[in-house]
Amino acid sequence: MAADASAPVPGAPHDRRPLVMGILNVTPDSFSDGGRYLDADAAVAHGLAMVADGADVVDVGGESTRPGAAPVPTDEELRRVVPVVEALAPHVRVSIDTTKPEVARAAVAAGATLLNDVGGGLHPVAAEFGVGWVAMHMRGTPATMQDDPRYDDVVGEVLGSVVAMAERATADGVGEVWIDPGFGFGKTTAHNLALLAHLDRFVATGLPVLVGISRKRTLGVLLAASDGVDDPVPPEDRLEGSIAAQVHAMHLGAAMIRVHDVLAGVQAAKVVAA
Ligand code: HH2
Repeated sequence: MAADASAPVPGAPHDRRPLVMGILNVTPDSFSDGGRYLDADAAVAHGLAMVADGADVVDVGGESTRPGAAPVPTDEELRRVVPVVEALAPHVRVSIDTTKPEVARAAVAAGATLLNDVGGGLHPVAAEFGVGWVAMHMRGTPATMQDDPRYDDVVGEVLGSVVAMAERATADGVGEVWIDPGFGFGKTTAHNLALLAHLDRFVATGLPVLVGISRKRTLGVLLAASDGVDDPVPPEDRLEGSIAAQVHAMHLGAAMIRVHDVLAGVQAAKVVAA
């Protein structure tokens, strides 16, 4: 009989692999996959392909949060995401990547059970509907967040902020709260690397940690031949760097990674767990 590759490995430090959240951007302008899944049929097909590749969660988003992205009107965001959530929810856990309460409510009605809220304000909606919530750190807004972000102690400040957010949500009655340092959301390359290096401090809180670093600019800077800050490698050439960063994060105890490349992420998670 063939071995079940997803079965727990006896004696392994983790009794199951970290979870993998596949990114599904139903947007024209996301930094890596913008425009590829704007059509609902293409988005659903890509979501189902990620499920076939082993995604534990599919994260549906209808508004890009890349630095400087244009805001999307509520009705347009609803039009993009609701049919996709509805089609995928029977097959996989669906999270909704939004900052708008109206979109979160409609997505939950369509079957989403996790609010991936980069704006940090949707915990009351999570409490109201009994779904999970991600407390992600962002400095400023997507329009302004990369304008010279500064911290005295980036790890301590980001950690303190997400723990306070999580405590508030728990007090408000949210039963499932994740914390996420928010790589690239108001952080320089040095800030992102410090957070990644010290991810164990987030894990030590006992809260489950989500890491979204897939194809992000910091990796493009690190991988560039010479001056990475002015000339980072493009998002499509950041797969191997993404896997390296994700392996590091999972080794330090991240419970879920948010990825564009699900098969590679699942394989990395299985190896780390073993
Ligand atoms: N990053 C992005 C979007 N949502 N959510 C969480 N929890 N953590 C993250 O790091 C995170 C996130 C940005 O990446 P992406 O969705 O690929 O691009 P865009 O915002 O341009 O759609």
